[in-house]
Order: sequence, then structure tokens, then C-alpha cells
Amino acid sequence: MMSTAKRILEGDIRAASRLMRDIDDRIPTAQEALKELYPQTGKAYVVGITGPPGSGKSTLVDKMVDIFRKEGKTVGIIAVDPTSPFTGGAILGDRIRMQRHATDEGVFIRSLATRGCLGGLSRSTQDIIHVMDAMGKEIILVETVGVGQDEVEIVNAAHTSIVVFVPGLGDDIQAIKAGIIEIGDLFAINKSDREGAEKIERDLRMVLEMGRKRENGWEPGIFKTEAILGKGIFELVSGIYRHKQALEQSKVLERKLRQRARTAFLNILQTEVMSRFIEKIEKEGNWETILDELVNRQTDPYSIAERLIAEELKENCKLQSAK
Ligand SMILES: Nc1nc2c(ncn2[C@@H]2O[C@H](COP(=O)(O)OP(=O)(O)OP(=O)(O)O)[C@@H](O)[C@H]2O)c(=O)[nH]1
Ligand SMILES: [Mg+2]
Repeated sequence: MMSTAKRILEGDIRAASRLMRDIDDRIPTAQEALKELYPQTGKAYVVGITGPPGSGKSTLVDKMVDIFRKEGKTVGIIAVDPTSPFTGGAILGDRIRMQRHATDEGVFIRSLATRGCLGGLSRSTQDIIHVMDAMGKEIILVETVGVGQDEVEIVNAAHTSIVVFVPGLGDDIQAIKAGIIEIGDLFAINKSDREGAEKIERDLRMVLEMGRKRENGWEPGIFKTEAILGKGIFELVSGIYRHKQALEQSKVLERKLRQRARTAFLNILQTEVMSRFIEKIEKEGNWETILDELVNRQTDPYSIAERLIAEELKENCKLQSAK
């Protein structure tokens, strides 16, 4: 029987959908397919779009897809919603607003939500990016709400990050966390039909000028857009290409790829190690004992963690020498 990975590489869309569902459900066999796919990935160009709820990210994505499709490029879209415990459900369906592209074979749309698992979201996003990459999608657009730690990590997975602002949402740009300014390679001031767009643009320009210089002198572009009318989208897409070119012509891309590989690897290591220990505690039925000891202050969490790790290492040694 052909492996899931092979089927995906040969263009089997249903196999890809199934694998993405398995990734969501954390089914262990998903990892086998991901291992096999990994060497075939790294070809797609990943663009992150992040910004406050309702700022028009999905509408922007939808209009950008029009342009990429006209150019003959295939597109993957991942809508990440860290605020929702649901996945693939009606809520996300509403938020995606890309039904127009749903019947286009060159476009694959997938939504992702948190399962209350720290660091899990950026790992799942990374895994889904790999699957779409292996499917041959040339451009992958990742939409995320907000600016939490998970989202910053998701943005790190992108080659180009677009940060979306809108007029009228706490207009004082000083209120915007410095972190979000630093992750933006491009800025879209969407809903620029509304009052206050000029002011945001002015303030943003000032903050950018005062801020740290970017590597290789990249100057983040600011684009005023009106996503529902499709205004300013062509310029935004040109901005993506300009950034892509700047990355490729400098050493920044290589450094970025290494940084990304590091983050992704540490992410996997963290979740793997963590789930191994949780499994161990559960298997030995030790949760209640541990919690009793902690709550009653018979011991401290530091010592328990050290003890568990020491035990695990000892067990591994035994296994090794028994071989
Ligand atoms: N006035 C105006 N409204 C816009 C513009 N772009 C999008 N909208 C509207 O803003 C609302 C939210 O748009 P979405 O594209 O769903 O925004 P989003 O950022 O993806 O929203 P979430 O995914 O829910 O965070 C919709 O009603 C859009 O029609 C714009 O340029 N001007
Ligand atoms: Mg959206």
C-alpha cells in the first residue's frame, strides 16, 4: 500500500486533508507521515498576516489570493484562531470569508484552533505548513489574530510578515506593543476609507524611524488598503515580492531559515518531552500523590521535576545497557 506521504506528494488531496485532521487530533501515525514528507518541503513561500480581530485580515488574504491565482501560483491558506477552542467549525468558517476560492483546485484552505495546549498551536501550524508545502502550494498565507507568544512564534515561521492596523482601534500607536512593530516586514493600514488612516500612517512611520534598523537595511513598507474594494492589494503583493527579493539577495534568508529550524525543532522537543513525562505520571497513577505533596508543601515542584528527569534518564541507561 502506498504511504500517506507518497499519496500527498502525488497530489492526493484527500490524503492531505486526512493527515491535517490527524495532526489536529494528535494521532501518533501523523508523525510518521511528517517524517517522510520533511525532506520534500522547504519550497513554499510563507506569508504571515497578523492583526487585531476584525481588522480585515481574511478579506485581505482573499484579495491577495486573486492576484496570486491570476499569476498562476497555487496557494495554501491557514487561518489560526488562538481564541477559539473549536477547529474547522462554523465559527471559523465565518471568519475565513474565502468561500469564493473554496472550489478552486489551486487553493487549499485550512483552519486551526487552540486545544488549550501551550506551544501546541505554533507546532500544529508548522506541521500544516509542511503538508501544504509538500502538496506543492507555492504561496502559503497564514492568518493569525492577536499578538500573544504563540502568534509571535507563528509569525517566525513566515518568510514575510504583514502586520495589519485599522484606524479607530485605540488610535495611539504608542499603545501598540513594540513586539508587534518589530515582527512586521510590511504594514497594511486596512479600512483606510475610515477616518484616522493618515494619522496611523504618520505615527507608524515615526515609530519605525525611531526603532531599530532592520538587517540589511530593509525598510518596512506601509500600505494603505481597502480590502473589501480590493484597493491597495496589488501594491501590498508587490511589497511581498520586493521583500522576498531582498531576503534572497542577502544573507538574511539563510539566517532566518536556520532560526526557524531551531524554533521548530525546540518546539517539537518540548512537546515530545512534555507528553512523555505526562504519560509516565499518568501510567503510574501518580497525579494525585504529586498534587497532594505539592499542596501540602511536603515537597516542591522543582524537586519533583528533577526526580522525574533523573528517573527517566536512569531507565534509559538500563535500556541501553540491556541491549
Ligand atoms: N470599511 C471597511 N471594512 C472592511 C475593509 N476590509 C474588511 N472590512 C470588513 O471588516 C469586517 C471584518 O473583516 P475580516 O476580513 O473578517 O477581518 P479579520 O481580521 O479576518 O477578522 P477575524 O478573523 O475575525 O479576526 C468584515 O465585515 C469586512 O467586510 C475595508 O477596507 N473597509
Ligand atoms: Mg479572519
